[in-house]
Amino acid sequence: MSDTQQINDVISLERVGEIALICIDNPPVNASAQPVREGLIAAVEAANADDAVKVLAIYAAGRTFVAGADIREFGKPPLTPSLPDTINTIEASAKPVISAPHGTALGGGLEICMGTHARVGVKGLRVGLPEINLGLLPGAGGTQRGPRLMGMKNTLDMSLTGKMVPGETAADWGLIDRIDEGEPRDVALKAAQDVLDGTLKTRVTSELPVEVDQEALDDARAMVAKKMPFLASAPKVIEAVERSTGDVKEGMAFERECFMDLLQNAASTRGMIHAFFSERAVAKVPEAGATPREIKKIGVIGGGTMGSGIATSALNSGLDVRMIEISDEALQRGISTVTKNLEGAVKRGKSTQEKMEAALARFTPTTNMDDLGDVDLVIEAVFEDMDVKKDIFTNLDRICKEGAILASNTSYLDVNEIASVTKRPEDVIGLHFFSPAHIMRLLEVVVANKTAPEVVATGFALAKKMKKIGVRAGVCDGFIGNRILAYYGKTAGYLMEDGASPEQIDTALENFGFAMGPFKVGDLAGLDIGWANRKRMAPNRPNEERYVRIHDKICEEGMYGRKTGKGFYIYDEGDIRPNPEALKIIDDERAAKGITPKDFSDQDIVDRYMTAMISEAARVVEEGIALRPIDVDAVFLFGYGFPRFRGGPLKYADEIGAKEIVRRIEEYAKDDSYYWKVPAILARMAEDGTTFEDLNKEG
Ligand code: T1G
Repeated sequence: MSDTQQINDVISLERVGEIALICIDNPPVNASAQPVREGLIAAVEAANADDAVKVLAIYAAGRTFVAGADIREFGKPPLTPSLPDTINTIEASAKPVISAPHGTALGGGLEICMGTHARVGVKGLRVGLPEINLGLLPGAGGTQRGPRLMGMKNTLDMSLTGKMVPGETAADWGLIDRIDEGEPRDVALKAAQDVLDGTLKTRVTSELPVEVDQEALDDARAMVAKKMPFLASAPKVIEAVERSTGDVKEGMAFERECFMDLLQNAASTRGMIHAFFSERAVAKVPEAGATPREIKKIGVIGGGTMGSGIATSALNSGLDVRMIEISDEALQRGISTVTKNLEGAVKRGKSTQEKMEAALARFTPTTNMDDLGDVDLVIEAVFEDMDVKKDIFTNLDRICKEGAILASNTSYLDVNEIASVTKRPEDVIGLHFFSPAHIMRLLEVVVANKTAPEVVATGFALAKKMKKIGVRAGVCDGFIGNRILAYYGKTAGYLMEDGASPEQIDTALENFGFAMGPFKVGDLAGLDIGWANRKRMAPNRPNEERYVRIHDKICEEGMYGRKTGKGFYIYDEGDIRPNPEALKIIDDERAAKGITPKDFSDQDIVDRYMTAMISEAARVVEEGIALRPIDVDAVFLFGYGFPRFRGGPLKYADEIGAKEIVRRIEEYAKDDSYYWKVPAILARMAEDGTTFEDLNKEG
């Protein structure tokens, strides 16, 4: 016999004999929002007050148990009851309380489970403490109860990597008691029955002892110092876990104090939370309501680095791929690159031999473009030359079936012009991948004037299928990322010519958080690529624009970077050091222009570099090339190695404020009024106090 009481909209209490089943139903991921917390307390109190009830069991409806605190509550005044108080109420229950987590029990969700007296996972369960990915630490007892259930080392690993582990692994550690098959409600009922039968032992987590694991603590501190120097939360995780050997109430209080301080005061936390939401916000585009076309079979034209990377990514996502090259020799190179990419993933443990073989079985390399007659979508990834692309799209228009989507992977050329040679401009779109295309998550979905809404929606559906982050971009030279890069990249050249060395500039920006400074990036990509681009742009370069010839002079000496063993740096069997020949070219160029080298501080370098990036990013938003500031942030976070803890260039701009950015531009403009101009949007924001976050909310 059972009867169900609706405690509130998201919590129900069902009595089945001597068992009280508490169900959480707060879609989409059962985030522990305020109603969940309040309802859980009410349900636990009601079950304790009911003499007929001997044991309580908490489970969730929908696709997952609680996936964490409700991140949407962050940055707002805290709502009571807090999650720690909710969990402490559960743990203090006079009657045993078990939990039956399923799906992804993460963060606060896993902490709820830790506060129950036993945990039976549903098969397929994954658990984690991903708060570090939000610039936080577990803030509802995870650093105190975790060591009591799974030891300090596992708690530290889980909290510092933010990675999920299978329920079975958690069971091996003692965090989960066992894994059962079945629906969450049935697993919860069975587990509760086992408590009554005495076959499932319960215990109060906070009363369990903690063993000090000094080696784990020391290893964690060394790893954090080396790999996570920018995250304020990482040392706090370690300190909180270290304190778990003391009085549990003091440990909980310390953890909560750190959590609230990070949430309210740490820029790195604000940046990480923004980055989390940016990944999801960019999917909200005007065309989201259109129905995507079904994509099962695609063509990729070009087996070079990009074409092979795109083909690899498409194969990994389960698609059939026809790769076209102009000759058997070129095709063989493409096949070899795709095969190496797939083998690399197996070696790195990111894939399996079976998956690789299945992917290769769906791979059809050919030199005959007529083989594209039945594909659903084609991605052209050939040389960045408009005439070559027009020729290809003219042929595709003739060969491809009606309704097939014709996409270009161009990184800056005009997609409207490409579409103009076809009879189906509504089916033409830009799909700009980032190298290496089978690894980088960003995909700029470039919408031309006549691109149909369902073609845009298909571009986003393809991005999701390929596990990429699609960002909508309008048509201009370089779309979002490369246009902004082309602008702020000049600042690095100006700083170098004016007195800073490439190494100082790289180091200053790496200390800011970039994985690699611009001169190292240039050497890595190949200085000849930028050289070719500058030659292409030379006829249109305005005379007023200050032009730095240093990069060209280095290329003229055949020094293209890593691929030639030297560029700005010398690459000598793992040893990387500044290239004296490059430094001499810099000195000669300064002398030729009569420049007396200035002393720049690292902060000057960061300020100029970031102010340039922000100002061009603001113009990209103002012109509608990007839908919102957060779209620009996503482009730089997922395509350009922008430090995640800073949230993206325009999130970082909000940390500085529009007034200060305008002041800097006006100061810099005294030396170069052509390059340094205040974008109208920034002037307005400086005037009226709005932020880019305000514009995100409007967008
Ligand atoms: N809070 C609020 N909304 C969330 C959310 C959360 N924690 N997690 C996901 N969503 C929304 C998301 O924005 C999207 O909404 C929808 O759910 C589907 O998400 C005290 C403080 C669970 C693995 O960090 O990793 O607990 O855009 O598209 O790909 O110690 O969501 O559709 O409107 O990502 O299937 C810790 C974050 C929080 C987990 C599912 N937990 N979420 O992935 O779906 S901090 C996390 C995820 C914490 C405590 C601390 C993933 C997922 P919309 P989705 P998915």
